[in-house]
Formats: sequence, C-alpha cells, structure tokens
Amino acid sequence: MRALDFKSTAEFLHRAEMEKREVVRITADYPDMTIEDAYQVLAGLVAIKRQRGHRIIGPKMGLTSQAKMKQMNVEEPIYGYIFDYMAVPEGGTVSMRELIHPKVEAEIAFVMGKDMEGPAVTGTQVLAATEYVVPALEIIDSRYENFKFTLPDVIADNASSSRVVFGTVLQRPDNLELDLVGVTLSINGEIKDLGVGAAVLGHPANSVAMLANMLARKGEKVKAGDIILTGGITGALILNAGDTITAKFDGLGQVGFRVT
Ligand code: 0L1
Ligand code: MG
Repeated sequence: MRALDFKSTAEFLHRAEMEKREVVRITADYPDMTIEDAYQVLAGLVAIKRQRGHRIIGPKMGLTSQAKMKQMNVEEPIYGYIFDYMAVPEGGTVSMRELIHPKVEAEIAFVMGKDMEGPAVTGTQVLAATEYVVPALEIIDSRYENFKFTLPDVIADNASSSRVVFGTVLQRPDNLELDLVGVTLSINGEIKDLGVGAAVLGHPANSVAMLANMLARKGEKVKAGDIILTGGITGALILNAGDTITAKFDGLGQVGFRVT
C-alpha cells in the first residue's frame, strides 16, 4: 500500500470543502493512519488555507462531551482551527448551497487576553487569562460521506469545522459560573436540545486548559487574541433550509442565524 502523503491528503480535504462535496474517509484507503499522521494532515490543511490568505480566528476544541467521546470511543478531545471565512454575523444567514450536510451546536467561546503555554495549564489559570466569554453557535460539516469517520479522519478534516456565529455581547468571566450556565438550542422557536456548561469537560475553562496542554506537545500555545470554541454544550442538530436557529445562554445572552 502507498504511504499516506500528508500534503496531497490535505489538498484532497480542502478541495472537498471548497467544492461542497462529500468524500470517502481517508482511513478507508489508509487504515493505519495514526492520530499523529492526522495532525500532520491538519497542519497541511492550515498551510493551504493560509497560502490562500485566510487567517485563523482561533483554535477550537471538539469531542469535549461525554456523549461524543463515548460515541468515538476516545478519552481525549481533539482540536482544529476556525478561520476568518467561517465567521457568519450574528442574526445572519448560512446557505445550504455553501455546505454539505451541516449540523449546529451551542458552545461558549473564550476571548484570550494573554498567551497560555502548556503542559500544566489549569482551568483557573485560563479564567485569569481570559478577557471575555461570548455565546456561540458552531456549524460543523464533515467532509466525509454520511458524516461517518474514525478519530484520525475527523482530526485530519479540521474537526468538521465549517462556520461559526458569535453573539454580540461579550462578558468578563469573573463572577460567572460557566459550568452552571444553562443553554437551550431551538429551531424555528421550538427547543430541540439543551445542556449546561459542565457538559464541556466539567467546565468550559478546562477545555481551553486542555487545548493549551495539547498544543504544547507540538511546541504551540494559545495566544492572546485567540477566540476559542470550547466544545458543544448541546448535541449537534441537523440543519435544513428555512430553519431559524436560536441558542439562549442563561446570563450570557443569545445568538442565532437563519438557514437559506
Ligand atoms: O466541534 C465538534 O465537537 C466536532 C468534532 C468532530 C466530530 C463531529 O463532527 O461531530
Ligand atoms: Mg464544536
């Protein structure tokens, strides 16, 4: 069997995203692809997007809920990157014509005020280094057929990152109990899922701490100015044209968009 070529695999996944086309998962042809290989493909994908002039808004954490970790049979979340072209204004629209088979999940995003370098960063340190928290909706859109993949596949595919909508009200994290923040996720005015901040590794700040510690293995860090998606508080709901999506976060406000 041919060895996995990181660069051409990254190009393959980038093309699938740009052409809004679902593709066969990488491990169908390369069953031995490791987690390490997958992060190398992701690095290639990041390089391609940067060459095309796109800028990273911040890293994101994925698979942070017990439900998703159990489903994928993993003990550690994964990370990817959110780029500027993925941002949709609050109250704006997302077109199904631009995406493959999108889903939406409600998350809390952290706006970092200071760099955070692992390997032993804690949630408490993260809160001290955070400038603001903001409610967010992440639209995930796996490039793989039927949204089916193994762990290395989804890492290589930038953790299914596709679009993000940030709320417009930013709050200081002091005096907020983010683990206790209740969230409802509604489609067309009907609550379809709900959750609480603690669904994200016990506290969303723990997700940023884990991210800093995972990045440290690659000699990277969380940077001041990064806007970090910490992981789904709710499950991921399938989107359809005509949907209006609203997430309400107790004490943090709300965020929404329409699907055309
Ligand atoms: O943001 C996420 O948690 C997505 C991680 C990748 C798994 C998925 O696409 O559901
Ligand atoms: Mg997510």
